[in-house]
Amino acid sequence: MQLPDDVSSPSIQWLNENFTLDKVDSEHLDFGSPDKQFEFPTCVEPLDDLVLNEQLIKAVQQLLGVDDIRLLQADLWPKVGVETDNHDAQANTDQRIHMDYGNNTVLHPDWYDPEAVAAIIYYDDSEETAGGTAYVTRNGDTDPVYQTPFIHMPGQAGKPFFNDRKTTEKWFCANDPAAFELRDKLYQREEIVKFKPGTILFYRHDIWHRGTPLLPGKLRRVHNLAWKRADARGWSIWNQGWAKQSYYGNFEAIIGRSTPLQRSLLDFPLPGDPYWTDERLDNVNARYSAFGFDATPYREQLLR
Ligand SMILES: O=C(O)CCC(=O)C(=O)O
Ligand SMILES: [Fe+2]
Repeated sequence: MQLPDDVSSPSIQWLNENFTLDKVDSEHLDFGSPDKQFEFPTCVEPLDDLVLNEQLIKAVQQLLGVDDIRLLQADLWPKVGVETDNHDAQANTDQRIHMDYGNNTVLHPDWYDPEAVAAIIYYDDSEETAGGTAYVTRNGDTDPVYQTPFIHMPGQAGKPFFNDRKTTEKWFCANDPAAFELRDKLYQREEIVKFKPGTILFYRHDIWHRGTPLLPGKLRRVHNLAWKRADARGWSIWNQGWAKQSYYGNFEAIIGRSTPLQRSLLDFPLPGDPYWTDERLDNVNARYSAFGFDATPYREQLLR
């Protein structure tokens, strides 16, 4: 989908002024922002406010069929096209086809009870950069490439972990021919996302997908986001804890300027939640009122 302009343009503008090819460390070729620089909370207002945007929250509530959701991941990172094919086992250039659940939950996803949603927001134009995410749609319950358990990928059920496609398929060819055949079908069926600045791909942690090579010298900036149902079990928060970024005012200002719904993404209980008592509200208010926090909506719905 295309995000509404008013949602994406402050971030696009900030990135085009502050995070361009000359600012990117060309040695940093892996997933994730260098030194966790763009993990939420980043202290860059347009980026942090996009992560907590209410229209985005509503889309995720709709996808998960519940109102109470939590943020699992928000990281903005650059990918730069390289001249030569880099096929180091852990190279991120031409990724192996995979699902994302393996390093996000300690359990195994259940197709008919999705508990989490992932998304990629693209800030560049695939006509200029190439490098669209490849994905394989699921054709109903009998689709042979979507039969559980989902363990036919590196790092699962004792298989070694590689990121690079060539290294991975060489290993499967030699060690697990049945999985090699299945994976070969996946590559044949993959479709590639086309993106403009502000395109968002919503996907599941049990969808086959992978990153594909960019044109040499081109920069693609993306935001990886993920959310879960508040009651979902087994999921890890990818970022370093939000509270851990406190003490310097930037995180506190996010709490201050956000709405109750936005705060709830960070496990800050909503107005009306049985968590709240007069005393708890007084104490939390004392902590955040200097940052613009308004306790009124919480106070009005105190359960007595
Ligand atoms: O870079 C992309 O387009 C996808 C990346 C991805 O799937 C991953 O790193 O898990
Ligand atoms: Fe992935």
